[in-house]
Amino acid sequence: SAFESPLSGFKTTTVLRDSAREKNMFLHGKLNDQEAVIILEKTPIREDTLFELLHCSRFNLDMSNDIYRTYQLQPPAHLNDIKTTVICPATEKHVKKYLLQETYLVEETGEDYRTITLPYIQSQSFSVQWVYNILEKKAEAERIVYEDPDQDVGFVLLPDFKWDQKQLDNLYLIAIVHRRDIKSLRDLTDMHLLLLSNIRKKGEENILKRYGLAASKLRVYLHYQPSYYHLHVHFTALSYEAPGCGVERAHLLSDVIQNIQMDSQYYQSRSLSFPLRADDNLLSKFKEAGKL
Ligand code: M7G
Repeated sequence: SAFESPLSGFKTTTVLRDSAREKNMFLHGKLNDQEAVIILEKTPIREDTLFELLHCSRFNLDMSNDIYRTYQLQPPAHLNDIKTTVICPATEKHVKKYLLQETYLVEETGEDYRTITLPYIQSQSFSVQWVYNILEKKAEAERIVYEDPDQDVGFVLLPDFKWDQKQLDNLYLIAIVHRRDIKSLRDLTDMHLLLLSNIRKKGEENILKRYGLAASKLRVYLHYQPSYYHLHVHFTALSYEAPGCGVERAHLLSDVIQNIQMDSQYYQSRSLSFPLRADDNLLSKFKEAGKL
């Protein structure tokens, strides 16, 4: 029936990570005999639903003492959503990605990139099929916020799957470039300046148009290392501490553009630091090369 749970066949093997503060839980298990990762996340309380929340919920008094009272509140079902992400079939790399692990900072020279990292990502990296599906309108087509179809400087802007689009506090979009030959920040030169400034300008314009959020309220950046080696740019609300937006992984698009303007080979020649998890095979490669 339409009401059958799509996850009734799921059997948990391990809790990869959970956080009372972030109110989420990452599970690894089997979904109908295939490896699966499931992410459960309580969603923020929204201002536009406050009236309903306070008027239509059931209140159970926990305790009362002087001027202090605490309640357990049972909201109407539609205000009680849990955002759920299912990855199935999941690879070992997905499982590792979400397992809480110690991290180590690696400083990669341009030479390290060419001799250690590049051969590694060419043999190992995550499939980017989901990216091609977006570019070819085979998935998420109805979620596209803006597209510049130019095959050289164009891109698709759409909500990141981490964002449920219910409130602007945690706004999160990604711009995915049409070109398929740019793996990451390391590939960027002055040949890509038009592409990068196009993403910045039209991305910001269209976020303002659609969501009313000005460029001065946005953090626009690339990750190095990314999880997926097809160039994309993150647009998040400045007020939101998105996972991975810290100095050790995020590179502001405006800095990237200026660095390349000053030196076309900036991202081929300079050292870049990034965190790697203890169980990341790239970390082993750096160790084997005596770099750690
Ligand atoms: P990243 O910097 O390569 O890796 O960014 P990260 O996930 O370690 O940050 C990829 C971005 O794409 C992330 O923000 C993901 O949440 C997002 N993303 C990943 N997948 C598989 C999808 C997807 O299928 N759809 C959408 N809309 N976003 C995705």
